[in-house]
Amino acid sequence: MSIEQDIAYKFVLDGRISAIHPHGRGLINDTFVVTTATDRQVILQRINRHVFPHPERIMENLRVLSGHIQQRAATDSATGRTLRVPEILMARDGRNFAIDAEGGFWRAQEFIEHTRTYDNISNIAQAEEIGFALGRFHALIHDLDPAKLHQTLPGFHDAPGYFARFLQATARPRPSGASRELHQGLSFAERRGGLTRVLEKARGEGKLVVRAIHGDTKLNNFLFDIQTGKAVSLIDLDTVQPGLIQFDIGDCLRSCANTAGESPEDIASVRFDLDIGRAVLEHYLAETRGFLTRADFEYLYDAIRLIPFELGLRFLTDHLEGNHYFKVDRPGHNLHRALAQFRLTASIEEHEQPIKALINDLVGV
Ligand code: GN1
Ligand code: MG
Repeated sequence: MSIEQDIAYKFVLDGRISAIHPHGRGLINDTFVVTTATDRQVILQRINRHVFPHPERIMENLRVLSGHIQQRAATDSATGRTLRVPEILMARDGRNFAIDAEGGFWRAQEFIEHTRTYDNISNIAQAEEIGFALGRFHALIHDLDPAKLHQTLPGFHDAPGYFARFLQATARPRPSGASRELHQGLSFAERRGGLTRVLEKARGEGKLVVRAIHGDTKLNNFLFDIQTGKAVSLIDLDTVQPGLIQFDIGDCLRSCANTAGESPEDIASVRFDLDIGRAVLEHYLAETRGFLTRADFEYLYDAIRLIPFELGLRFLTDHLEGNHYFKVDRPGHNLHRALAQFRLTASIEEHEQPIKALINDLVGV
C-alpha cells in the first residue's frame, strides 16, 4: 500500500479507495485526489513541514475560520451568491489530521466538484469573478478577530525580512559562472531595498490595521464552476492568519493582471494588464467598500507594486540558497520566476500613473 493510500484510510471515507492521483500545481504542499468506490472524491494533502513548522495550528485556524464563515453565510443573503470554503474531514481517531509513519502531516478536505482552476486569466469576466470572490472572502471574515488566529507562517509577507535574508544570501559564495540573468536579478533587487518597508511602516504607525487574511490569493487558488464560469470557492487556506488585506489584494493582482503567468517562456511578455486590474478591483470593492478605510485605499498602489517584488525576492533568495523552499522543475527555475516578477514590478512602476488614476476613479477620491 502506498503512503497516500495508507493515510487516506485514516480518514472517515465512505467505502474503499479506488484511485489516488496527484492534483494541482502547488509549489509547497503535496496534493492528491482520492476517489472512493462510491465515486466520492476527496482532497488529501501532505503539509510541507519545512515551510509550516506547526501544521496543527493551520488546522485550528481552519476550524475557527469555518465556524465564523458558517455563521455569517447563514445571515448573508444580500445577493444570493455564496462563496464556499472546503470542509475539513475528520480522521477516524477524531482529530482533523493524521500523521504517517515518517512523521508526515496529512489532512483531508471536501473536493468541490464541477469546478476548475486557471493559471492565466483569459477574459475580463474571469477577472470580475476573482474580484467578487476575494471581496466576498474578505467581507465574510472582516469581523473575525485576528487574535483568534495563529500565525501559521511567521514572517510571511514580511518584505523587509525577505530583503534582509536576500542580502545574507548574496553575501555567500555564488554558484560558479554567475549568469547575466543572475546579475540582472541581483541588481534589480538591490536597487529596491528601500521600497520593502512601505506597508510595515504604515502598520507600525497605525495607519493600516491587522485583520484576518487569506495570505495566498493567486489565481489558481480560486475555483470556477465549470458550467457557469462563476467563481465559487477560494481554497488553499494554510496561510489564513493575521495580516494586512493589502497583501491579499497585491498578491491577487500580481497573479491575475500578469497574463503571461509565473513561468513565462519570454520574460519580456510579462506586463501588468490595466483592464484586468480594473475589473478585479472594481468587483472587489463592490464587496468590501463598506468596511475599508481611506488609508486602506491609499496603500493599494504600494501593495500592488510591493507584492510582486517581494515574491521575486523570495524566488531569487531561494535560488541563491539552493531551492529548498519552492518546488522547481529545472535548475535556474526560481531565478527565471524571480525575473518574471521583477519584470512585472517594473511594468507596474511604468504604469504608476494610470494605476493610481484607476484606483482614484474606483474609490472616488
Ligand atoms: C506558494 O503553495 P502555493 O503554490 O499556493 C507560496 C505563495 C506564492 C506562490 C507563488 C506558503 O503558493 O506565497 O505566492 O507559491 N505559498 C507559501 O506561486 O509560501
Ligand atoms: Mg499555498
